[in-house]
Amino acid sequence: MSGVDVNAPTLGSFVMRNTKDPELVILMNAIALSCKQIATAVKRAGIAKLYGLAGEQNSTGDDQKMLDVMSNEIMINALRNSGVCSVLVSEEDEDPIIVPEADNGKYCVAFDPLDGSSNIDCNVSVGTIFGVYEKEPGSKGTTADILRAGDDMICAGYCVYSSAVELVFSFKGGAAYCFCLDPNIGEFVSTRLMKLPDGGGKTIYSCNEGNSKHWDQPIKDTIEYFKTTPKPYTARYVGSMVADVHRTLLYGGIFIYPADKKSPKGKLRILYEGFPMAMLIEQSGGIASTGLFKGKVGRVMDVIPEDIHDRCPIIMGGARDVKIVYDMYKKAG
Ligand code: AFP
Ligand code: FBP
Repeated sequence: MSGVDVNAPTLGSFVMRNTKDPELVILMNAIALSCKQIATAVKRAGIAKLYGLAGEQNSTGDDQKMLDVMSNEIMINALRNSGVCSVLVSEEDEDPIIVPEADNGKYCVAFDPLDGSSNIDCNVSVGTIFGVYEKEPGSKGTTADILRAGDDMICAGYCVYSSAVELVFSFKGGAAYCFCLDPNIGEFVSTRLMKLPDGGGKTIYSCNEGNSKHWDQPIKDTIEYFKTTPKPYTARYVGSMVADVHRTLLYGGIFIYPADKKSPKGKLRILYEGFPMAMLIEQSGGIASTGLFKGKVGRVMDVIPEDIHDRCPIIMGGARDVKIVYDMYKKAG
């Protein structure tokens, strides 16, 4: 076939080649299958009358959309039926799902089935985010297996539903790779290495500036710097973390969802937003910081979540730009 790299690995063969672990291949097949089903639902949402609210609120008090509910059911079914999972944490469910012992396996997965749902009804990019842990040795599978630092994750990724469907995935300590869903064969095929551009790439800042009056002074000063430096930065904010981080990984720049006076922990959830994205940013050569949080400026990956839906501030991107935030904190003392 012309224009097709017949040697490009699929997601499944990539995982097998790198780990020789059939259970991880099964897990990633379940996640990939969910992403394909969600992609189809997103694409047909208007036709299938899936726009709009489901009439419920999720674990964090957001209104659930019909597509949120459907995407959640897709992921839970795929992961539970995979036979390799013990604990599932979803943004959409208040409590963790503990898989009965007869059907369980070694993995614990935290996921946001459809992140950016406020963008669904106007057909703007949304995504799925996931982070994977292995059960502690001897554990039957409890919440404690997943309430751990980001550095304990064995792999993480996201899938962005946009003009193309792309799944970005990384093992702990490895590089992040992008797999594009080839609609002709229904497989995620490896297309590119995700690496933040050398030198920081495009000068882009991405944040919800509508919250700026609540920010602390160093964050206000950072954004002011981006806007008033001799070559001012460009503002880009989709409001879907998956899309904003995907652009940051490919073009460079910085994505910020800081703590503020209204929300001292920020808005983004640690287990299924902060950690997976922090892992991918770090493994692509960038920095993922909390900014000033709990008395220090530290890594997102070092945070220990207090509960499964806990939040933390997020400042992530290339070193050139995150270091500007650090400098502003230093200046403020
Ligand atoms: P929803 O899934 O409720 O739309 O939230 C998406 C999200 O958690 C994340 O994807 C965005 O970066 C962030 O919210 C946008 O939040 P603001 O609307 O406060 O800018
Ligand atoms: P490109 O096709 O060159 O990206 O331009 C897009 C565009 O004309 C509009 O789609 C968009 O609203 C605007 O530029 C963004 O402009 P700016 O970069 O100044 O924010």
